[in-house]
Amino acid sequence: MSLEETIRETIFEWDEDKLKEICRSSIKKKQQSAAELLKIIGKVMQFIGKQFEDEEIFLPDLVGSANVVKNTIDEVLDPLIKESGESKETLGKVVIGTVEGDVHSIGKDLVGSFLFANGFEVFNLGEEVPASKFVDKAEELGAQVIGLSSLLTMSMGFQREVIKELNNRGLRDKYIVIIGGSPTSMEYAEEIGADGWADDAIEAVDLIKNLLSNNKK
Ligand code: B12
Repeated sequence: MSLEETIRETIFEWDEDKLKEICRSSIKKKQQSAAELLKIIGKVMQFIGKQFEDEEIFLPDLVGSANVVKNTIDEVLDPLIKESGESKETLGKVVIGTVEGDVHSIGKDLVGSFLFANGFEVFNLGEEVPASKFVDKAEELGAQVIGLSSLLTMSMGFQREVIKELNNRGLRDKYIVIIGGSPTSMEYAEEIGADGWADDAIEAVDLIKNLLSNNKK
């Protein structure tokens, strides 16, 4: 069985202890880096999401799997990335969160973890974050980038609200604003006046690096 298959089975079985152990031991044995494990876990969650959409599994299955993944990222992978010194240089400060009205955390957490693993300082504001909080935090921390996640058609309008809030405070030019999440698109990013959009966590890293190196802000 490949590592990805073992991880998939473990997430399906909601075996949080086993998933944590797999992650700890593969990093310890230097078989995989924390960033590589995050990539595999992201793929598995996308697969599980597809199964849910195809009605092959049900809501409780999904919530169970999502919780196992969230706890493993929070309690094992993020701390191990920090400990192992995978991230040494600081390329910039990113404030990231899921917008108001939306509880989906996994995609945003993966983006945050990938950014961290690639040398950014990441401040994860959590879920259901009001527009004013994104702006307050970015100001308080001296961030360069604000990342907005939305998984719901119902909540994507709140990404626009954050940009409005920046405009209202005369701060729009100070920040690079990027958006993501399945109902969003490059066209939507342009429509609401964001600086960029990425389809997944890996693209998000390149996107921010490019935007920063173009010295847009
Ligand atoms: C897991 C899940 C849940 C879990 C969330 C648990 C958690 N802690 O996150 C639970 C069960 C709680 C949940 C609840 C609901 N959900 Co839900 N959920 C999903 C599911 C199956 C997977 C989402 C996920 O984690 N994907 C895996 C991650 C890795 O992928 P991702 O989120 O897309 O993120 C990647 C990219 O989008 C991108 N990205 C994400 N954020 C950002 C941010 C930035 C800045 C950038 C650059 C990139 C980026 O990079 C990520 C990593 O590669 C999706 C279906 C799907 N296939 O997406 C439905 C889905 C998103 N949910 C849906 C719905 C409707 C709901 C509910 C309203 C259901 C209900 N009736 O109660 C509630 C929402 C309540 C609320 N107020 O938010 C719909 C949304 C439809 C729509 N377009 O509006 C979907 C699409 C399912 C469906 N087909 O109906 N859900």
